[in-house]
Amino acid sequence: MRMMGLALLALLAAWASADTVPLDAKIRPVGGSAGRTWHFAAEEVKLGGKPYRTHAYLQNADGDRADGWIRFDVTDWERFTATVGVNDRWLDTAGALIIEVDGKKTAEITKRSGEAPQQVDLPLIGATTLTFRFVLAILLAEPALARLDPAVLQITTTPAGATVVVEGQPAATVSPCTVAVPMRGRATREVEIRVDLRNYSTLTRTVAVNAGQTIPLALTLEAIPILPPGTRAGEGRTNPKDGAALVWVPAGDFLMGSTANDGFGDERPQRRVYLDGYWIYQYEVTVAQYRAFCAATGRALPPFPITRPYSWKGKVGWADPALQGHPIVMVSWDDAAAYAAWAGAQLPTEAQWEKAARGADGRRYPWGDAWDPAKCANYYTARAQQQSTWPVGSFPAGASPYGAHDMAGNALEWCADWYEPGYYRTAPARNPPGPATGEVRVLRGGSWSNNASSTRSAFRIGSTPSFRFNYMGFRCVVLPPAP
Ligand SMILES: [Ca+2]
Repeated sequence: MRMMGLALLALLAAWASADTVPLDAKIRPVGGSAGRTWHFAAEEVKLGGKPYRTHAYLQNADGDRADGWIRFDVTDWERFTATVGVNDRWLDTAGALIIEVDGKKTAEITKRSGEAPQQVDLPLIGATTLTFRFVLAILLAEPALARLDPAVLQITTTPAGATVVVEGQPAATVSPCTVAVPMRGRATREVEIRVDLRNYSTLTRTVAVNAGQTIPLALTLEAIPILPPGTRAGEGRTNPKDGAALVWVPAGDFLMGSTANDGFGDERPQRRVYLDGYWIYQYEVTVAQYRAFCAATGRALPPFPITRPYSWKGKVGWADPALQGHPIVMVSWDDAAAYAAWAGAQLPTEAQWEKAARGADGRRYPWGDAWDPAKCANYYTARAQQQSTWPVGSFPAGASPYGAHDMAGNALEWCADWYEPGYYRTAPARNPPGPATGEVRVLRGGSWSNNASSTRSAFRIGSTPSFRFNYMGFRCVVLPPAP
């Protein structure tokens, strides 16, 4: 018995730095036998001269020890230890305890009168449940769970004042800042960090962290060159960050939406909407541009299209030279927004997208009112020419009044706005910002897999922001300094 006690002390000493707590109410039970309750008493008893604390067992409605099972949520805990079979008051009682980790039996202890208690030591990293199955009410003494210590990030930003976002949650705007990162049941994992500051490129980092580790990070942001406003419609510039060609859409009114006899209900009524001037990408963001973004930020490339019609057929992946000038697809809204932030740009609002596509005069397509399958990458042209996406700019005759290409067809394009069917009835007439909240994001312009109606400049569709498919891409806008 003394030896057991020493072994237990040695075991506890080994984890002295871990956050160890008794298995009490802090650990959440998530299931158990009906009519049985988990009893945990911080009582002290002596056995063989050694004091034991924290007896634990199941009891029935009468308060007696009882058979049954109980399950705990042990996400983010490192290990479970206990001395099993210590029995101070029921020396004649035989019993058993089966312990399961994630439903799999990992220990079975049978206690008969007079036998020595047994030590249990179970690693729990990566596990989510711990289940005890009691037969004839065996006791647990000194049960304890060691928590997986969080990793600690010590982040310094240059310049100071940036917003540090850790795993999508704003964590701090002071520099230096300290952020504890829960380990989510793993000893090592990757954490995504984003740093945002106005007039600076968004910086993202993926950092591998270990439980209990302190990691200093010094992050320096890159200033975005401010583009001045353009002076005439369709004037060209280049975004210095990603080399993308830009065209100028001057301030002024345009006709947004569809008239009563055209399109779908969510496009009506047609209204006169004023927008400040902006630069818009002349083309959809290409595979080459998106790969450069991923290389610079550590962001994962989107999955390559699983079904490979036409353009992707026989290609080895996104690095295939033949695909570099095609629009990137298979990107989620979050991917598109992250690219835009990195590029010192943003996704277009629905209004910005629509004006860039159709100009001021309310035409149905970028080139005019009449459908012409030869002027865009669409279902009909795709079938005829065995293409899915085309290299961007393959249909110059279909360019918009501002010189933006592929606003009809090729890749369907994510916009900044939440999709709301009734928004055109209620939106402000000046710089409509999109609904404040929503569940799906707007996509515009149709794609290579769509027909005439879906490539109309007023056609609206929405999708879950996390969704990605082989016809979904995007382009960005760059705003000059506020007038
Ligand atoms: Ca397009």
